[in-house]
Amino acid sequence: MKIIIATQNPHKVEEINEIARLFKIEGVEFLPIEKSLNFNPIENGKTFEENSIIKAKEANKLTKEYTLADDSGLCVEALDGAPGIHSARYADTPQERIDKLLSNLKNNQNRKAKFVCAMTLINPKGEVIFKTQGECKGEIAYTQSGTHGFGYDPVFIVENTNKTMADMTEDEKNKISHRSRALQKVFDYIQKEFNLPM
Ligand code: ITT
Repeated sequence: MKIIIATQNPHKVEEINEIARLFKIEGVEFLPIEKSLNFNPIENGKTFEENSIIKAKEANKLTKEYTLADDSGLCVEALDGAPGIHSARYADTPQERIDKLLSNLKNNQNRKAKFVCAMTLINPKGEVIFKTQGECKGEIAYTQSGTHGFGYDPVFIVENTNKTMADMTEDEKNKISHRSRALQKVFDYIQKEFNLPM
């Protein structure tokens, strides 16, 4: 089956395809949404889940295919959950977003944080058929480290490791990430529902 990934973020498309390879998912093809369709959803939901539904529905309107959306972000305890659903818009560039986060946290000893990923799958008729969330816990580093991944990866130290997500290889990140945890539940649903090979 073919599933369109409802995102403008190429890193998400890459990771979703890598995770599918890592978990040897067969019978599902994850494709980016075509640029010419001008996918530009208005993400005005109040939660990750609401925004993932908005994106999946908008992609379905344009394609009439199965669509999967990922709305994700970083929630920092000492900042009352910020940047949260505003993670992509916290500042203008990825580096400015990291700088703003570190400067807002200053030397706060409470560095607890989590990445959250909400996923919504919509059928060609435009109905929500599955939604789920995945989380990955960790802490915000005092300085950035690593070159892999994207977004806030260089300042997110994964729980029970001494590595930031950007220090991890692709496979290491994709085994434990919020995106991978949400996607595994999507895979389980698809395999059962559509009788795909396990
Ligand atoms: P789409 O809305 O088009 O999917 P986006 O990047 O704007 O793309 P979101 O609104 O879901 O997506 O915002 C997600 C932001 O959260 C993303 O831009 C990063 O700043 C951050 N983020 C999410 N997952 C991440 C990850 O695995 N590693 C690092 N940062 C991540």
